[in-house]
Amino acid sequence: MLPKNLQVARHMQHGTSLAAVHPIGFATRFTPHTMATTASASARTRTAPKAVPKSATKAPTATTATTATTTTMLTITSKNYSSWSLRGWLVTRFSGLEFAENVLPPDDPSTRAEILLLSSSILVPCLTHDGIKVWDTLAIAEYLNEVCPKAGLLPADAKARAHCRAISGEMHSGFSALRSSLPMNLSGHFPKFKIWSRAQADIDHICSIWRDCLDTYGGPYLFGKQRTLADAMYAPVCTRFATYDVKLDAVCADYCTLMLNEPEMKEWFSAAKAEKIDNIDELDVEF
Ligand SMILES: N[C@@H](CCC(=O)N[C@@H](CS)C(=O)NCC(=O)O)C(=O)O
Repeated sequence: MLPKNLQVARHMQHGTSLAAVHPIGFATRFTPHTMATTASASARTRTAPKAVPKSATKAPTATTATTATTTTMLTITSKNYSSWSLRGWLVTRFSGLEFAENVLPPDDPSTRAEILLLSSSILVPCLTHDGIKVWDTLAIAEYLNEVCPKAGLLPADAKARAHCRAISGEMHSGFSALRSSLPMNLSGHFPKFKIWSRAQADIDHICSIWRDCLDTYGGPYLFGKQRTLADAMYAPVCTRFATYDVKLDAVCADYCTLMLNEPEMKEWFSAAKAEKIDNIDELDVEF
């Protein structure tokens, strides 16, 4: 059960006002926040908690507030740092399902206790819908595809659908060098960042996946005119390419620019900017 005083924001398919949008991209970026502490990095390790004392299970603080009347809830964590939260949130938005958002502060001990109630992996995102709990981004996407078949989260054509699942799976389980050495950090900008050769190999492979998709399905999204799971899976890569000024060919740069300017992405950036969280210079885990 989620705490009674949980504050949530409800989302409709076409989102909220973009008036306060903070753009990120190859032309405009976040103003970096003041660098503060690195102490919270160790709190992000994935070791399972031994036991969370009852005293530590205080209610989490969510970042936005309206009513909690909806039966659909997506639990996520930092919008600035959590790439999996972004993927899960985007795919839920793409599904068109109305949902409440439960943003847990990553450094609060009660966060783990609450996530454990929702997700046996103790990881977010996790979705609850009509009493059904589902966690892990790909499982959430497959579930949403069943619940909202008309949303087109997966392409209609069987061959394209298999392709979409394959490249989404690659993002889910691969590219560890890129994910660990260029962590998502929307408030950061590191123009002369030295890219490790293995991370560069991941970047090159991602770019070849994108070029192949854009060429095969005609763009502007990876599987044609409609956004799919694959675009949600690679969206945090677009933000990383902007944060670390990764050099891209024109086709891939255009795809990044398109994704970074999607209304949902701008909405996310705006919320990330407003987030009150200690900045971390160096992340010791992929987050
Ligand atoms: N395979 C998972 C990965 C989820 C994941 O790593 N989530 C991170 C946030 S980006 C998390 O919950 N970290 C919590 C922690 O490490 O304590 C998925 O696809 O959802």
